[in-house]
Amino acid sequence: MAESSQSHHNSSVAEHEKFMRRSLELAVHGRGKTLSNPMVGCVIVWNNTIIGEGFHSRFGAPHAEVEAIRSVQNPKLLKESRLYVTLEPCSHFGKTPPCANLIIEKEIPEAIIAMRDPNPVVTGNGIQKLQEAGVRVTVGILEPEARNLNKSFIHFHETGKPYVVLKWARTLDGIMGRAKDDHGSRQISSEVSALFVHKLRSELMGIVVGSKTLQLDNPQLTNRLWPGSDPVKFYLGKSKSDRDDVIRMTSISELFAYCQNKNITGLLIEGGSETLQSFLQSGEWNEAFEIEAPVRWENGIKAPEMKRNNSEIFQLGNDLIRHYYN
Ligand code: AOF
Ligand code: ZN
Repeated sequence: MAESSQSHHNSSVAEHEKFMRRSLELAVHGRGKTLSNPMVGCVIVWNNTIIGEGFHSRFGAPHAEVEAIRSVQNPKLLKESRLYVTLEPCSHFGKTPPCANLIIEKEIPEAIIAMRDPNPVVTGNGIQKLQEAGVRVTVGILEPEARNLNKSFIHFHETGKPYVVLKWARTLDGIMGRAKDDHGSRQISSEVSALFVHKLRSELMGIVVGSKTLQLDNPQLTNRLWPGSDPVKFYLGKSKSDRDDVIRMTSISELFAYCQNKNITGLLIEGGSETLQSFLQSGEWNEAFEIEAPVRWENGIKAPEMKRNNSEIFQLGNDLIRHYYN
């Protein structure tokens, strides 16, 4: 149930959910573009009708509330409107002035918020600021959906660690790579799966491979098949590389400390086998995608064996993808 600071509001939870759902949809338009910021959507409702919509479109751009308020044709109506937003309005002077101040300034009497901002510079302060100015505040409408939208952002601020997603491809017989002296094709998964992987790369700020993979495959590690900016590239290992676009990290803890320092909220770990095993064994992972292609290689480097049940399977092209949560 949603908690409300006052009990006399006359909108039902179902109505709140309808407008919050639209706000969540708007937020999705920022996917892959807002990092290290969250995706946020906002609608302004007057007389049960949406009169303004906005979302945070990219890192450094105006916040969702600013866009939604700006889009209202008749600003006089703001004084009689409700504002729905998927994240607590900010209270800090960042790249933009605080959204809470703008709401107060425009005399919007009611704000419905899906979840508190986990960012320590904001958390609770935005809500408090609104309440102190007499804005009626409701928190917790579609909170699970809102949390699901910004998993890395939330995990990063709640734990101080990046959200870690593992990904590898395997053959039917459990092989993930060729031996060093085997010059056969290295590509296991299909072109369609490559699109999926590039989408993942656009949604996580950093990408990690092992030093052997970097040397043997010389991967580009970009998301050229999907919109959004390229991830920050890392490799794990002690050996040197002549690639100056890939940052060397000697351990997971060094990598995590770097991420915390640079606001890198999520990492995609793409292998090879030793790198994936080190994350699996340390337990320092959140999700995994195992792409299985309908081919047999008979010998080569063995793929990690997952010792738990997948949450779902889906197909892409000829491949089957298993999705795991830690
Ligand atoms: C909001 N609405 O649409 C977003 C918020 O550097 P800045 O000024 O862009 O601030 C970034 C922080 O503001 C971000 O880490 C998160 O706490 C919050 N994001 N807040 O009121 C928005 N994107
Ligand atoms: Zn803001």
